[in-house]
Amino acid sequence: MADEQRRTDGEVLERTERQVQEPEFYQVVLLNDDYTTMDFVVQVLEEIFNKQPAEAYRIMMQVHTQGRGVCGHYPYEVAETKVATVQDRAREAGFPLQATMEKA
Ligand code: TYC
Repeated sequence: MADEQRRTDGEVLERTERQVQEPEFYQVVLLNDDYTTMDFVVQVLEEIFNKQPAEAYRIMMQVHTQGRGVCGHYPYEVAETKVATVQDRAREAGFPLQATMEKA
C-alpha cells in the first residue's frame, strides 16, 4: 500500500532542465559563382566535408542550380575552420568560391 501511494501520489521524477550545455550547431553553406569549376567544388566537398563522390556531385549541382547548398552541420569552431579552409583552398587555386556559416 505504501508503495502504491508512492507511485500514484505524483512526485515528478523527470528532470526538465539540461545539465550540460550542448554545443550550438552551424550549417556551412557553399555559394554559387560563374568561375569556379565543377570539378574543384566536388573536390572541396570530398576533401573538406568528407562527402562520398556521388553526394559531393549532388551538393555541387544543387549549388549550381539553386545558388547555395548545405555542406554539413558543425559546432561553431569547426564550421569556422571549414569556411576558412574553403576560402584558403579557393584562393590558392585562383577561384572565387565562397562559403559561409549560418546558425542551424
Ligand atoms: N557555377 C559553376 C560553373 O558553372 C559551378 C559551381 C558550382 C561553382 C558550385 C560554385 O559552389 C559552386 N562552373
